[in-house]
Amino acid sequence: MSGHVLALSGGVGGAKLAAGLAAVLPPGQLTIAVNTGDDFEHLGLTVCPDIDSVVYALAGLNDTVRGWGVVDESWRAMEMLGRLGEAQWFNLGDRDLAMHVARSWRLRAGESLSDVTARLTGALGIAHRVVPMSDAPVRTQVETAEGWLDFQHYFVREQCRPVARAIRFAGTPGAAPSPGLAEALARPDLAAVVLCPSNPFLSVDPILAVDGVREQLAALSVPFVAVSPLVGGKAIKGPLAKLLGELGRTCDNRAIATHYAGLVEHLIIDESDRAEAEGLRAMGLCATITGTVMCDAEDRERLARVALSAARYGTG
Ligand code: FO1
Repeated sequence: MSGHVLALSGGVGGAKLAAGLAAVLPPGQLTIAVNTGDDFEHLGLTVCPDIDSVVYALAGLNDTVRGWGVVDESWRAMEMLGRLGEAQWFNLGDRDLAMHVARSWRLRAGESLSDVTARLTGALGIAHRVVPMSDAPVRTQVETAEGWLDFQHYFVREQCRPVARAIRFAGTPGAAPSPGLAEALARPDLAAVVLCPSNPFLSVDPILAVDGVREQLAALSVPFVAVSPLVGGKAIKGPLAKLLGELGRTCDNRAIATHYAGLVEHLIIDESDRAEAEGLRAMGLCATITGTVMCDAEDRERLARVALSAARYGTG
């Protein structure tokens, strides 16, 4: 079977599976639509962490130990910014900084985020389509006892310590899907949608909040497969487990499945959560059990093949 695959991705974990999909699918058969709710303006630059995580992973430039940013990074610009009395809470590596400079001036010159992303991915030799979820600014915000915090203030500056009461996506409704996402959703040869293992509340919900996206996804008649971000009842990285508790949910795959009800028909869960499969099947879902921890390229490609096969998509 062939056809087009639409992958929806957040940052770190999602980017790994996105890279796996790019390794097993030809460029013309994959669109990776990326969350931009984490984007923000910092020191006059537009930083798009999830797009960059996907771009660096596809270009083989990602720092796999730190989880974000560029490998072989240096921090001279940060040191100098510190001496100049500028903010130090958000770390911009020297190589990463070049990405934000290249993006920011082009945006300021009038290019759309889609155009800039295509330009930068092309320059890094990425042949697959990596598109923002929207060209309009959408900003994820988390309500805490201190009021509404912008996402990076909550995530990096406050290290996710404040208790989250609610999450909203400023700019929605009113943010149209990017041309690349709109085109992928409307393709007559769309054969599968793959939801990468990203945080449902912080990384996937912003994509679903883009005008019409949830409704269009729900109306598709193609397989919709999600890889759970939970492993052994915990998130590998990030605040998902803490958030699930704070938002009154259980920290298990049932909560993930319930969150995606009406969209996802097949959930891929980790071997360590094997005992949950029966409950998921009782909810009417298909469940595949496999190792979902991606440590290297082999893991990423294997999981990508499992996801595509769950979507009844043959890769030969
Ligand atoms: N995450 C951190 O925990 N600390 C940082 O200083 C930091 C800097 C940073 C710079 C560029 C970039 O693209 C990402 C960066 N991240 C940092 C990661 C990022 O904030 C989050 O991982 C994502 O937004 C969540 O997907």
